[in-house]
Amino acid sequence: MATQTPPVAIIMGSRSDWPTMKHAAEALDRLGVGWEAKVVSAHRTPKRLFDFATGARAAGYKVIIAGAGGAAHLPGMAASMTELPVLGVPVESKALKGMDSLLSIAQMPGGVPVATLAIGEPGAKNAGILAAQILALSDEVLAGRLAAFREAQTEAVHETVED
Ligand code: RP5
Repeated sequence: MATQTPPVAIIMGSRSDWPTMKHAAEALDRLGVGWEAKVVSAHRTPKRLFDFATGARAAGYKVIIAGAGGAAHLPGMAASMTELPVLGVPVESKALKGMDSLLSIAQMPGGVPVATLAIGEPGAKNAGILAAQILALSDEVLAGRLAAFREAQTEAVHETVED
């Protein structure tokens, strides 16, 4: 039986990025959005990146979440080869705590946008939520789940500092 392509592709430069990027997957799971994760390195597997990015739209993906650390070319290179929205997650690097990743991903030249999230886990989580928000533009049921998620999040914030 042919398996259907999920709407979100989560790509990352290394398996070592997964502890961060899994937070995008968890956010998507919570919102009932399908995803697929792949290791695709701009530096170590450039042909895999070319094949993935040039074929992503035809494969049926709608949004790409791309996480990388250090000289993080992956989101920008992916964005250069597809018109799908690319959400970039700067993975925290050892040497520079992810500042290198953030600047590499955010400072795209005009014409090839990458929507850049925060460094690390919060960025990955928000990339998952943002991908769902993009998909919800044409999916009322998902829009309802997002509204419920926001409401629950708001209700969980108590005004008092003690129980
Ligand atoms: C980048 O280099 C990856 O995205 C990762 O964040 C970083 C380190 O990769 P490993 O040396 O752990 O494979 O390409």
